[in-house]
Amino acid sequence: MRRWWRIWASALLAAMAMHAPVQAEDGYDLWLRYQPLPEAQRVAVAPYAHSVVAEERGSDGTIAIAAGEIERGLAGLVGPSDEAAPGSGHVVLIGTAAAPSIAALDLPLTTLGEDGFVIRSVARGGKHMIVVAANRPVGVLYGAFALLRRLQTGADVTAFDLRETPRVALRLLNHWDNLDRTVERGYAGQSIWDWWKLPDYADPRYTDYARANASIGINGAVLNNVNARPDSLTGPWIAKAAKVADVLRPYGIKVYLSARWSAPVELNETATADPLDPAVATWWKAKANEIYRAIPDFGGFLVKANSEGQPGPQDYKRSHADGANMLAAAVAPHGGIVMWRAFVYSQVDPEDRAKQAYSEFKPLDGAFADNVVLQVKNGPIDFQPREPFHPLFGAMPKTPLMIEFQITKEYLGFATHLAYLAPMWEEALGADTYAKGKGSTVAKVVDGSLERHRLTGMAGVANIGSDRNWSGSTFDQANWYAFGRLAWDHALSSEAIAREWAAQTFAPDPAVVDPVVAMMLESRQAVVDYMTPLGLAHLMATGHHYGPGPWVSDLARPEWNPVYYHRADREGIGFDRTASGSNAVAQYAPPVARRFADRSRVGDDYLLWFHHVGWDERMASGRSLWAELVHRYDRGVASVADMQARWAALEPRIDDARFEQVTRFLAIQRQEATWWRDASIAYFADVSKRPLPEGVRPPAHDLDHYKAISHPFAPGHH
Ligand code: GCV
Repeated sequence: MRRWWRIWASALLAAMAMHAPVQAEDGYDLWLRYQPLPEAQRVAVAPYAHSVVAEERGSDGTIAIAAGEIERGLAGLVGPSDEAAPGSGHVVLIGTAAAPSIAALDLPLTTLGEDGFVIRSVARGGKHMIVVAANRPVGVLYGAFALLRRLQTGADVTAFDLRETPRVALRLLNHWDNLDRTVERGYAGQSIWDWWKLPDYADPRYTDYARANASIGINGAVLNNVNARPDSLTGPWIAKAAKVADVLRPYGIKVYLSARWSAPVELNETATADPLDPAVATWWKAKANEIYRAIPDFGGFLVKANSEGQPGPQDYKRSHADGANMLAAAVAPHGGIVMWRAFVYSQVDPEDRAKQAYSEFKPLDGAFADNVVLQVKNGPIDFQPREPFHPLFGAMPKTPLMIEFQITKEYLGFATHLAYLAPMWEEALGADTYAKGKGSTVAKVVDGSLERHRLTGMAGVANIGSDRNWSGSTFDQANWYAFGRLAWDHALSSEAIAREWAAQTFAPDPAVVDPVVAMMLESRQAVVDYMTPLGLAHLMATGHHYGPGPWVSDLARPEWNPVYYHRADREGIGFDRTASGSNAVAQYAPPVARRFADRSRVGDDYLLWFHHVGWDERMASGRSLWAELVHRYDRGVASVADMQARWAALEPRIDDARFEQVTRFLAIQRQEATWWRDASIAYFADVSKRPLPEGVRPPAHDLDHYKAISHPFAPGHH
């Protein structure tokens, strides 16, 4: 019945759209769908739809894109209608102060910086104007997208008085894309970069990619994997990157490259990669010059050095600062930067892995060149479903620190599990480092306001691939969106971002937005509960990190084994990081260290991250730790069931294709959450020798069954 109704409705809509073919909703349009607004608002917006004035349109490509976007957006939001008669005295006026009509309005542009914009409703001389103005064309483009976003989320066209500037300067995607188009930790198909056909052919998708990124304020892309190959620095590959840069440039997006430390040696052009060897410095200078000849606005290098087998300056007994500064000198004359990753741990260092980055980098505070920024993951281990904030935040006042989030869900169920990540990022950004007393949040370290740093940024490991829906699933698009929005303004709440996204991606209807947002907001905690509750971490199966493997104990390096992280035995579970254990707590400022070290104040979320707790100890809930752990696993599975129920009720309001896919993916998530729960309970029951709490469903199989499961071809692992 429903299907017949839909066919009829589709036919009607097609007729209304003047015989345009009906498009299936395959997710390609992301949050830029520009569907007709609710009637009252549609009528208010319609008069503006045919009169976008952009005096710089002919002279500036970015302004032309902004004007075109507003026209395209308004046409969609208004739909076919009569109200939009040209000359009705309603105008959208956009531009920089170089445009005479903008200059005449005398708007307060001086404090907007390079990327900010104003949007104003102005009634003057019988005209009703919506004005979008900025200092640079890219600001106008950001303003154009902000205008369209606001219109889709209920803004009053006559009352715009908006001023926005981004909180950090570098808002970057990091692609872990390999040159053969595989993507490390990628779950959305192949790499979007079709290197083989570049530079002669640039897929039109690159333009759509640029547009989507500009719509959320992203202004840089590191094109290749941090586990880099030297080839990407050779002439042919520079030409390919230059072609991509040409496409991204009008959208305000700069290209960056990951650099392999040993590239000059591997390319047989130097005898060593010692950063203090003049021949090495000369090679990098020449390489930088070559890149800048091809890409005049090249952003700079991202470097993973002396980490997980990657080469680095320590191979020559030089420090990370020696390495970073040598590269920084090569790009400095061109205005480039070096983003040096702090994600390091060593196979020969027996120290708690969570402590190693701090131990290595903290002593280097103040030793880095001005155009170096350290890129630090949000937590001290590796993008787990929940980690405390990284202790380097607040600990290196003389060094700019950008934060690295992982948008792709390596440890949170790949593309099929619904996990909206903004609450996790909000948690990290809102954490108080106490570096300069109360209120010294990670966000203030990252946006430079705590120590007045100018070089500020956020990086997100991209979840974008060749899949038609870009990110592998509809809800994973929300993570790309949320990353951009938070990088633009970390004060936005994860709920507000979810609301914007849901309204644009599905419909601006509370009957859709409310349940979708409720699902999104419960989703990340659900994953924490069924995978790594109560501060547990890194219990995923080996290598690909798909599914549970808490029993794994036979890998070469201790910190690759889940048993290293949970330390469960007959008596209890958890990693003692207090003074009686690894004392990782001491890497935090004293008030934070005291709280984390105090069993009664640390809270359930980080309990087993910092403490080894007896199975029978009482929790705040009144349950024993063992009973609480089991309760959390059950709660996680129950949350997925809850999301399924909410989604099922949305069937009449969501298009068929996306509805069906989300339904199927939630079913997979339910099945896998149950697998996680059962396997984990079977294992920990075996280790603890505790019986299941009363009334709890026993795992469907015995432990050996779960241990025998293997997935040799899981995606994202190469
Ligand atoms: C790019 C984790 C991932 C690796 C990744 C690494 C990193 O260890 O599993 O695939 O490598 O982080 O961030 O460098």
